[in-house]
This record gives sequence, structure tokens and C-alpha cells, in this order.
Amino acid sequence: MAFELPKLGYDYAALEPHIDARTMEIHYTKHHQAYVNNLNTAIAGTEWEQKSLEDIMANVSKLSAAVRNNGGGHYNHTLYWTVMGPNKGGSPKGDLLEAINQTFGSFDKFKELFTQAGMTRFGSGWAWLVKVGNELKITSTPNQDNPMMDIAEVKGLPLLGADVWEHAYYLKYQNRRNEYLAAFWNVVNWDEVERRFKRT
Ligand code: MN3
Repeated sequence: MAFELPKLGYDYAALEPHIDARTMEIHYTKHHQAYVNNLNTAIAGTEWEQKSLEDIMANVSKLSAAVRNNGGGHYNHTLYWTVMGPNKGGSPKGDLLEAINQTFGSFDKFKELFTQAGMTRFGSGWAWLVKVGNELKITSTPNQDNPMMDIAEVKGLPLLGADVWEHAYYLKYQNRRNEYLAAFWNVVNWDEVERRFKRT
């Protein structure tokens, strides 16, 4: 069973003005589709064709660079589309907000540290909020690595991920990653982040 590009839950223009329609269209139809196609090619005819993406992530150290990069790309973008949405932003609620306050001091401090993780990731990669056991951690990964991978420095369930590859922001923000990361807060779908947080 080959992996497929998941349906996007909103239009390309739905995250305007924070993330522009052209970036969304290219990012989803070209970049994400390429990760899916290349992952399928890389696992074709192997036992990994029958495995879940989570299984592949957990065994990435034994697999090829093509599987690591494209499997990671597929996992990361699938998460990215769902933790964003139109008319979102604001702040988390309930247990998640409480956990964020307890771990990082405040929601503002959390945003500052998450942004810093994205800003200090040299080159291409991702900033993450991760659930490790019952704890929250902020981390970043290079390229298309993620906290689900057995090779990750901080391993756990990613709750929120921000793509800091230039392809995620260059058309609108050029080199200004800081402006993209500031705008990102306006589209975060906290309901989805909270749903992931409650997963055991
Ligand atoms: Mn991307």
C-alpha cells in the first residue's frame, strides 16, 4: 500500500495574509507530493511497504537516507497542515495551557523559546513542541528529521511543528524567517495541538 498525499483541510488562500496562497500551493502540491513519491519509490519491494509511517520513523537508523528524508518529509508536512488552519491562532486552553505555563513559565515565554528554536536552526529544518512522557519540550531538527525518529536528540510525540525551510516562507518573507515565525502564531490550530497532547 503506497503512501498518499493527505487531503488539505482548507484552500491554498485560507491562511492569507500570514501564509500566502502561492507558497501553500507549491509547498503542498510540489514539495509534499515529492516526499510522498520518493518515499514510495524508496520502500518499493521492501518489507517497509507494509509498515506504518510511525514504524518507519522508529526504525529510520536502519534505513536509507532516501527513506529518512522523504519519510520524514511526509510525516512532518502531514502534521504541519493539520496544526494550522484558517481563523485560528490565539492561545491554547485547559490542560495544554496549564502544561505550557508550568513548563515554560508562560505562553509568551513558550512562544519566545519556540521561535528561538526555529531561528537558531541553521539551514533547513523544523522547530517542535514535543511531548516526552508527560513532559513538554521544545527542540529543533535538521532537514526532514523529527522527534519520532530513533535517531532524534529529543524523542517523543510532536505536538506542533513549524517548517523553517526557505520554501515555507521565501516567496512572501524572503530571508525574514523571524517574520514568518511571528505570523505562524496567527494560524496555529490549537484544537489539533490539544488533541495530540491528549493522545497517549
Ligand atoms: Mn516544507
